[in-house]
Amino acid sequence: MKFHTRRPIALAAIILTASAALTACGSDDDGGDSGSGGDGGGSLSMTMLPKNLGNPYFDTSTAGAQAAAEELGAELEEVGPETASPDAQVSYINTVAQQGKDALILSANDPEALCDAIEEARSADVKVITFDADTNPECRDLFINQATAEGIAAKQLELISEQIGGEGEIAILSAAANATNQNAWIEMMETELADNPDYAGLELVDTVYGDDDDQKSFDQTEALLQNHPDLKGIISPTTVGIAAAARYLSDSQYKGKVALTGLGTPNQMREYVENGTVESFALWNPGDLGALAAYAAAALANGDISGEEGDSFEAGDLGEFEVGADGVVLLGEPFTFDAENIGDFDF
Ligand code: RAM
Repeated sequence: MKFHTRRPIALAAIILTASAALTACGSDDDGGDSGSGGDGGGSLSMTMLPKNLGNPYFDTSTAGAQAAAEELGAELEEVGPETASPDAQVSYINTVAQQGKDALILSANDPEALCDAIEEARSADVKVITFDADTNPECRDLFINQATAEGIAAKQLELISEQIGGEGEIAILSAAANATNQNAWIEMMETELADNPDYAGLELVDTVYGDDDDQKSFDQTEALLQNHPDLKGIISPTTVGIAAAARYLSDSQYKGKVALTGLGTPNQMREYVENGTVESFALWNPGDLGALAAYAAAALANGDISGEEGDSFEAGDLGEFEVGADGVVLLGEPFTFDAENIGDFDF
């Protein structure tokens, strides 16, 4: 398990994100601020487009990508919208196509809605790599998957079941309603709840959406608890949602009574694990995910791989990776954080 801590890089990411946010403000022009850009030789130029800016998860993935780009002698800038919506991502994709960047690395807010813009970019010779949240497979060159959907779903059910003793009402607080990653995990959890006798005592009573917005996720947590007085546990498969729900619970009468688990970053969740609001949660290392995406993007853009199943490439300290079916490259397994180990991580 490669859980490197990346403290100095995290600071670089904050600076990078802040300058990218400023760049994004005026945003419909076609940039021209991206250094050498183009593909007229020299170093590779890549753009990273997260679901939205201001999310520590994506700050960490961009920092990982940035470190990989530095190692490769490539240039990487981050751009992105304030809100996690597909419409807001389209203009950034158009800009990348106009700039003729070598690669675009994005976490997609919708599986289908970005495909026209991506197609334009690909026809302008931009390699398009999704990471974290995929588009439909035919729209992009590669998807860098953090962990299998089955593994992520199974882990979250295992944690909530353990925490509530296998019995009672549970609810899901998700990200945006059309996020491919969360929707795939939720679908798997629903199947598992229906089919796995281990979970016969769990009843999923509601799924709500906080849109990866802190306040909306906080408000949705409050509403869930009001609407379901017998609720025993919440699964939030989003780092924004779980942190907001933990903040709500930790100041409420439900602290220690309603369990909360899902996918969170150790730095955002530490306080709530230490004060007893949250027992355990899971994630992968977003820094490693960003780095792997940048190495894959460079391998494609350099022509080292074409993205066919069976192609393999080197990803620095992370080692060698192989392209699987449907152009998917898998980072690894989800990892569980709890009071015993959370002090070992800093991201
Ligand atoms: C949020 C985003 C991201 C997801 C993580 C777990 O930061 O929704 O896409 O992968 O949570």
